[in-house]
Amino acid sequence: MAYKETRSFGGNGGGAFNPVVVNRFAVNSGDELDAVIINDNQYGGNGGMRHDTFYLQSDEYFNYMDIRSGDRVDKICLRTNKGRAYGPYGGMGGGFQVFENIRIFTIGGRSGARVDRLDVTMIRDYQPSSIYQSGPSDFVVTKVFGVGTHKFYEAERARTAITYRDLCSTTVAMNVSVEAEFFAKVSTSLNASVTTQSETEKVAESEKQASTTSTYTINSGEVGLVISPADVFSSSGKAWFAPTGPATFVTAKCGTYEQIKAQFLNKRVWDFSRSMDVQAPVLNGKSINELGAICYQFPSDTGVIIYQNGDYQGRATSFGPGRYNVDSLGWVGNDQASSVRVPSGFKVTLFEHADCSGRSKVLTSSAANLGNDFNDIVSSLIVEKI
Ligand SMILES: [Ca+2]
Ligand SMILES: [Ca+2]
Repeated sequence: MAYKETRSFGGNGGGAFNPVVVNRFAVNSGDELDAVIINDNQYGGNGGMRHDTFYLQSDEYFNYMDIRSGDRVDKICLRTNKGRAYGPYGGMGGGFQVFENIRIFTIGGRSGARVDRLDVTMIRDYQPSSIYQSGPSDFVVTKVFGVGTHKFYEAERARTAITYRDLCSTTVAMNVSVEAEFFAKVSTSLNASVTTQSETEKVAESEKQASTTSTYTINSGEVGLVISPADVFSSSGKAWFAPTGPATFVTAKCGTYEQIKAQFLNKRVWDFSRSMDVQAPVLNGKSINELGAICYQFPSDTGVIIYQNGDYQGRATSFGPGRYNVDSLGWVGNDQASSVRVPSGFKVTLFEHADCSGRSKVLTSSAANLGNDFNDIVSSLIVEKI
């Protein structure tokens, strides 16, 4: 079973520096370690020889360390899960210790003119998560809003930080291996050293302060969802999520599965909030239980989908073959359509006026933008199979 421990190497001289998640690492060394340079901050003096900076990739971590230390740190050698090595650098003084099958979580310590001590927090017997799904079709819902007006943070960094904050407590409680992986992702993605839930909250709070806001109104019969593209990982048979882009706020209609499906066409939606089906009871029983998580697999559609906004955004309604007058446009509504998804084998004729009259436009493939001539005028339509 993996466990987390902090081991200290060296003595009590010098002043303390705080433990951080390591993204970049370098040392100055001679017979001892003169300095460590962690994420470009130097701790120690200017003696010895400066070795090249080691840049960890986003999915790379130190999984091996050997170290010599006495009153100070004499020597260090690190290796990563990608088989790359840094060092050995330093001399042959002090006692020797070696650590394998670890994941280094943070490094802090004490320093003056030299490196007096390194405090290394590591996951022993580390068990890496496996990637369950990585791609454009997986999304995680972190929050569900009911009727009312809600605040939305516009800055991408704020939205990403908020998503990490919302995922944090549940995710890091899973096990110490996931905890280390999660905080490494938070740190990389927000370019800050974040190693605890309260630090995650602090970063989210300061990003919120720095962001402009707008408001979204959820009307009766609708539900608001905060949704992020995400990688899905599994650890000991349980799912966890890491956002791969900023969250967006989407509105879905609670009452009909067809309209929720139109909103999430061809996506797999993991309901971390665990309340989508409370707000939209039509989803009851439609989730699949994979990895102990609630997951909705929304199929590719077998009809034409009309969207309120360009680029297949906003309210959506799906239409099978048939003739639809102005009172059948559903959630999108009259004079609103701005983009249309047309699956192969379908044809749609859009009309300017009710009763399939006025100017018309025929589409046999999707249009991300209906263009100046047809934006926000559609009042009726005919869907046919071809
Ligand atoms: Ca529109
Ligand atoms: Ca019209």
